[in-house]
Amino acid sequence: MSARYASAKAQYAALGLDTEKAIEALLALPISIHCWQGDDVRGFEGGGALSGGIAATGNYPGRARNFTELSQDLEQVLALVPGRHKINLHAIYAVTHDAVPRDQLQPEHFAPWLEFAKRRGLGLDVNPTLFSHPLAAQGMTLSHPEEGVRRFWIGHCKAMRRIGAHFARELGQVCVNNIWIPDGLKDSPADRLGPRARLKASLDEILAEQYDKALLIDAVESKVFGIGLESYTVGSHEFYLNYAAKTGCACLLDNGHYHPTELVSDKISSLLLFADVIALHLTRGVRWDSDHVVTLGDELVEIAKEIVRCGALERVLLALDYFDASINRVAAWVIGLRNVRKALLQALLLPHGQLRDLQNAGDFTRLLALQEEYKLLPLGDVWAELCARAGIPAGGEWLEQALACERTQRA
Ligand code: RNT
Ligand code: ZN
Repeated sequence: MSARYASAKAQYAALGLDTEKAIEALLALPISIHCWQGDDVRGFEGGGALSGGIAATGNYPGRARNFTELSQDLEQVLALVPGRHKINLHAIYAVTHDAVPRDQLQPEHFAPWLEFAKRRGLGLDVNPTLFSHPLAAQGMTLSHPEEGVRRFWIGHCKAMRRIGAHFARELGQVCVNNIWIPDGLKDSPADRLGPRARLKASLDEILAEQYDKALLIDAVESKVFGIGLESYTVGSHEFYLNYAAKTGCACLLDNGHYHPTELVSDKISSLLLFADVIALHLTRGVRWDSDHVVTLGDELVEIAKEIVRCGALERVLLALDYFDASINRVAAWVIGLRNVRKALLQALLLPHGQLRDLQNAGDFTRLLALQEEYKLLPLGDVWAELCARAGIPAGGEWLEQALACERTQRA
């Protein structure tokens, strides 16, 4: 134990906080690593450009082009981040010789991922990919007016649920299947109800097959708008909030998917009062849903505090979701992952009971003053200690490791 950690431990103990317990709770919590940061959301299908109202910008060299490269990069990431992890896969990361239509995907098409997860003690999460595809080109998928198009996407979503459940059985841990669709319109709609009614019917069909919730948790992700789809979003927050409440699937809140002054940290408690579990996509919007790398800012810490204060570490499923192609991609992953862990550590090391009592007693002066004072508690010393114990570089050394093998030979 370092002298600095011993001193920090004592300072926290004086506030009634046990740093050992905080470290243990922190490291037990799984964080799902979005595989799509490694290749700018291109996937392995070899098809066209990213579509669906989202965009990865930048041209830093080294984008992973296949399973071997992406898994190598993930190995590098895993060596630089402490704690338990899952890998979050999109359907377009299937490893196949020939093109397999997305509605025909089977567990065997993800065999290398399953083997990777087993070898590294990771969980797996899945996402049907309802974008970057000719049948999504019109900006409609599960809500498309044509039955044939809807059938294809319904089939695809069902296939991914089967694959997710297979992963869960093989790995002995739950799989989150998150459905996000880009469906929307660039300009003023003539019919808002129709597409939403079709989306509802499509989801009902997809989710009709029952899976044990210990294996598969289905989540639905809303958003406000997409690029080129600015005027109408079929899968809005209200739509999915109600859909989840009625059907028991989970709401997934992506903190880039709300109006800029609307905060996910404020939504968590409301949802937890009515749902068993919720899921989060942690990202950073700069002016819009720009999917910048997650930094250790106020909102990330506030989200972490809400999870801890609600006693909901096991009920809030955490995943990252951003894609920055302008910096080293391994570093982008590591920065975000370490920041999420740091925010949670900060949240775990606050005397929430004392602060709640001050709020309830109406002592708002002390409440504000102490909240500000606690921002300078010696969190970094606890972080350094837990990294050292896990054999993970604590400070900037991780960066040199990440940058030591720039993938410049990749075209
Ligand atoms: C898009 C959503 C969605 C995607 C990933 C790739 O706005 O956030 O979660 O980013 O599925
Ligand atoms: Zn998201």
